[in-house]
Formats: sequence, C-alpha cells, structure tokens
Amino acid sequence: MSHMTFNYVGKKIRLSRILRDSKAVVFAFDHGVEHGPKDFPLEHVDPKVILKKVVDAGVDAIMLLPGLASLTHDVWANRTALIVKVTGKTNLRPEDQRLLQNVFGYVEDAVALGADAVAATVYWGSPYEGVMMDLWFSIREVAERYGLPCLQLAYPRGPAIKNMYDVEIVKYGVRAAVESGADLIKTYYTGSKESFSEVVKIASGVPILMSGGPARENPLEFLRDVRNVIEVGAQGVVVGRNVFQHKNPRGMIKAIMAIVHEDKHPEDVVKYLE
Ligand code: FBP
Repeated sequence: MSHMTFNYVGKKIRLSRILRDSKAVVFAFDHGVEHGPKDFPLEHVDPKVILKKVVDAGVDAIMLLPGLASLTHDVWANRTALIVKVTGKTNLRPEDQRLLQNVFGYVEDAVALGADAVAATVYWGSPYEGVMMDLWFSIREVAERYGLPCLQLAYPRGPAIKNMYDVEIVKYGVRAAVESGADLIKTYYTGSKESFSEVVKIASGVPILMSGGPARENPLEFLRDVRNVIEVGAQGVVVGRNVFQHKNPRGMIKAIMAIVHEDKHPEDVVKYLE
C-alpha cells in the first residue's frame, strides 16, 4: 500500500478530534471583536470563567481568535478541540465597511497554538466579496499544507440580500462554501426542518454546523432548532450567545450536547437548564 499524503492524514485526524462521532457542538467566543464587550454579561467578561464552564460541560470544540486562545490555554488545553478564527472585523468601523472581514491572524498562528482547524468568514454577496475570497483561498492554501481543516462561516450578507435566512440565499452561500473547498461549513438556520434539509443536501456531504444567533428569550426554542437541524442531517452547531448569555451555560451546553450526540429531544433536556 502506498502512503496517503501527510496533509490528508493530518486533516483527517484533526477533523475527527472535532467531529468525534461525526457530530460536534462548538462554542464560539469571538464576540469581543465581532460585537464588542457589550455582548458579555459581567461574570463572563473574564474569558476563562465561561471557557471553564463550557469545557467542564464537555463541549467538543471552542472557536477563538488567536489572542484569546493564547491567554486562556491553561483552561482548555488537552480538554477540547481548538478552532482558531483568523478573520475578523469590529463594529466600530463605519457601517459600509462592516461587510468586510480582514486578516486577524495567520494559519501559522493557529498551528503554533496547537489548533485542530482554522476558521474564516466569507460574506457572500458583500461588495467586498472578492477581497474575502482572496483571503479565504490564501488561508486555505496554507492550511492545506499543514493538514489543517478549514471551517468557513458562509454568511450571505450584502446590499442585494433582503433576507439572509431565506433558504435560497442560505443554499447559495453553502454551495459557494462547498465549491471553495471548505471542510466544515457554518451557516444560518432557515427556520424549518424542510428548508434546512435542502441546505444539507446542497452541502453535498460537507459537514454543516448551524450558527447560533442572538440569545433567545425562550431557550427551548433554540433547542428545538438544534433538534431540527440534526434530524435533517446537519453535523451540529456553533453557538455563542445562547450559551454565554444564558444564566446556566454549563446546563445549556449539556442540553445541546445531549440533542446532538444522544438523539435526545428538547423536552427531555430542558431540565439541565434549571
Ligand atoms: P452566536 O451563536 O452568538 O451567533 O455566535 C456565532 C457567531 O458566528 C460568532 O462566531 C460571531 O461572532 C457572531 O456569531 C457573528 O454575529 P453576527 O451575526 O452579528 O455577525
């Protein structure tokens, strides 16, 4: 038998650390840059506090920007997989520039930090789509050399996009992510099982992770969305605010994990949130 390429093997191993049973719950905590510290309840301003809670609850992976990954490593190292996001933007920039994400670190930083994957956003449909495509392919090229999987936050967003949750729009973003070589795709929930099953189909086998979105007043609604996407073949979720803005982040992660990995129903796991 001849050797498989080393980077193929590396990518496969790293992906399996994130998708242990082919499913994954990823905790996103890049909001300090994406939205600013206003997103954080007082007790979660210290990133170690919330990261300890989600790691203790057994989360499969965390997605951080390089600086926070470095500062908090003693909390998560060897306990969960790490995805380093290497693009970003602040909400401090002028509104017409917020449809652009720029370099926020390098693949080599992710490698140095011991990451299992890198992540980058592409706003498909943005006036800056071309810049983000260039950035995506430059990230992907280097990541490929290191055997690092690439997660794409495939977000259709731009002046011509009236409803970014519309199924045709979401499918378009997912298809563009597939065709740009993403190994994992993070996308929006389209509001129903039926429509999301079309999203999963268009992904053509590339793992789909649902993006969490703003914290719900009724967490049960969020858990129902999680159940719906899993039922139609999604591989999991990437969730931030619905966990760190909830009064019981540990319980929330446990509830999501039970739906994703143990085929539980939201009504069975809502007890974890008490
Ligand atoms: P949430 O679950 O809080 O939505 O986190 C997922 C995420 O994609 C983050 O990685 C990112 O910071 C944020 O949402 C993007 O938010 P927005 O939709 O406002 O651009």
